[in-house]
Amino acid sequence: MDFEALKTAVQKGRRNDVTALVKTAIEEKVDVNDLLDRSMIPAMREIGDRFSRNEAYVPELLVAARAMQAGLTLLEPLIAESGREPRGKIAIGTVKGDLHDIGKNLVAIMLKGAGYHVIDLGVDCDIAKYDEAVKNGAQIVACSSLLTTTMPYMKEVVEHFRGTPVKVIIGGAPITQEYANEIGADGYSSDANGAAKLVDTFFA
Ligand code: B12
Repeated sequence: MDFEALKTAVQKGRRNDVTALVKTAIEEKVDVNDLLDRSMIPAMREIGDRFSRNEAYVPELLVAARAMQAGLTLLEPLIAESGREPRGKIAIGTVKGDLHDIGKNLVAIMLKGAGYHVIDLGVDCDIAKYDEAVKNGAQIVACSSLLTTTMPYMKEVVEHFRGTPVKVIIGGAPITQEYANEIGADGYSSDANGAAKLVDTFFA
């Protein structure tokens, strides 16, 4: 199995190549953990790091994410069979009143790429939706907001989970570390790769 070829195909967003390489790997009974840990997860980490350094841009991250997703979809049944334990369960959703989901989707894919079980709640999420996910085992609630008018809802979410073991992390274009501190959120990151690194700190 050529792990480098698969890694490059993910990074370049060559979805058909990723599909073909993963299918071959499955036929050759390559260990799913090797595929993820030696090739696909590092591929997403590296492109994420480049994105954080402004050396890669949203379209590149999106095509890489799509290629990664194509590979993960093929691997999903094997991951379940292999008994590979997800590193933790994260619920992610764009907050109530807000329909922007491109950034949220990128964060979700980076978290999946980093080995987490992600419950994607979609857009326009009220507290009841986050609550439901927590009842289903989510340890972290990740809120996204792109509108200054929907930012304050994050404060309500933070207050709702205060005093519980659930961590609430926030992000989105108008959000800053200062705002996260002000409303008492457990964490903030300005980009999708940073979001995965932030979540890692809770499971270290
Ligand atoms: C695309 C877009 C839309 C699309 C959304 C499509 C979709 N499926 O998402 C459409 C056309 C539907 C849309 C609609 C509207 N939009 Co709009 N939209 C944008 C635009 C151009 C890009 C947003 C985007 O996708 N950025 C790219 C992603 C990758 O970046 P990101 O979301 O910031 O995410 C990154 C980080 O923030 C972080 N992150 C994101 N979420 C999270 C979560 C966590 C937990 C963490 C840790 C990190 C994190 O990681 C991501 C990846 O690095 C912005 C302008 C801009 N430059 O931001 C306006 C913008 C956000 N929209 C705006 C407005 C006003 C609207 C509308 C109200 C317009 C209207 N009058 O109808 C509606 C609102 C609809 C609604 N109720 O939500 C304004 C908001 C202004 C404000 N002060 O609030 C903006 C800033 C444009 C502007 N300059 O006026 N919009």
